[in-house]
Amino acid sequence: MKISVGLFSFVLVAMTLAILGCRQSSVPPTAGQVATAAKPKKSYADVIIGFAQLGAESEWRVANTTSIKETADRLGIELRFSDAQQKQEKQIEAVRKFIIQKVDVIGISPIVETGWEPVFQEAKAAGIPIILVDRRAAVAEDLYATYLGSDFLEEGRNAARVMVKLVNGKANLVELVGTIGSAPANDRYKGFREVLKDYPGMRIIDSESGDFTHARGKEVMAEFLKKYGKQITAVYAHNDDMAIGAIQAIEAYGLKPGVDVKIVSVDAAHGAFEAMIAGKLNATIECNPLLGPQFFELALKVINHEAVPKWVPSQEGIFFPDNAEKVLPTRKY
Ligand code: GYE
Repeated sequence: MKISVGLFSFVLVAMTLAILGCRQSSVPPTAGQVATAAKPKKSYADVIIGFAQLGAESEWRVANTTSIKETADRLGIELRFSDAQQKQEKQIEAVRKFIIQKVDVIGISPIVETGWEPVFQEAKAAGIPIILVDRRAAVAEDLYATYLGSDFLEEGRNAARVMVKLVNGKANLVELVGTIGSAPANDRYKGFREVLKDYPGMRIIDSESGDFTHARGKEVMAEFLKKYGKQITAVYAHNDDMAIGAIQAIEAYGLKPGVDVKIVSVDAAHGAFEAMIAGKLNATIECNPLLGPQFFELALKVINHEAVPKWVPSQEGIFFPDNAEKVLPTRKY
């Protein structure tokens, strides 16, 4: 009796388990079950991110680097940072090092647009996504995950629109171009001309690179003044640092910057606000360097295979001397 009851219960339990087993394998899993089965999402604490910065050539760049480093610290991200001192070979070397170190994502501000194909291919082959930050690279779209940065063409157009108004459509302009071959220099050059072509009174009498630095901006402006003297009535500088260098050269030449020579530049960094308050700069077109928070947010999405747009543009404005004093304390760079 005892034995047969035991046997009966054993058979019953076995049958129940078999039915349950059958059921489980034939019923599709619920959403909850799928989520627990899928790989857990990574968080900031789990990732290593490499950032190949191009240099420290301007106030803009220094603010950009600070934003990246401070955001990494705040989020608890392990950041590997490298500064290429404005040399493409060094930037390429940095990317290769990050590949060897097997970082999860590589962020890079490419110094110039061309020459990136081979090293980006190497990153792709290693399964490491590239995020372009601030500057674009001329490569196929499958070689980078996303581009986070400004609309440099529109900045060039805005600089021209502002300049036309300042000089009532009539000027002999000189242009201080950024780093030759860089995305911002290429587009700020193009955008400016797109608008100026409708104003025959706006003549660009010379255009040369000041490499986005204060020192070169000053030197090139001094050369322009030596060549053209008082013929120059306006300066378009691709960044504030070069404009501030030009202001010094104009003063040394004995002219009044902002008055005898109208000046428009790009970035809207602190130095530009100070120059506007002093009446020496007529306008600055904003270009936002505080890209750290958006960069790391995008990086984590890319690591977790979430969809991201191919271009994330920054929101930007234009600033003039009339409210520069009021605005300056609110500026973060
Ligand atoms: O305008 C300039 C810097 O790439 C947008 O680089 C950036 C530019 C910025 O040196 O000041």
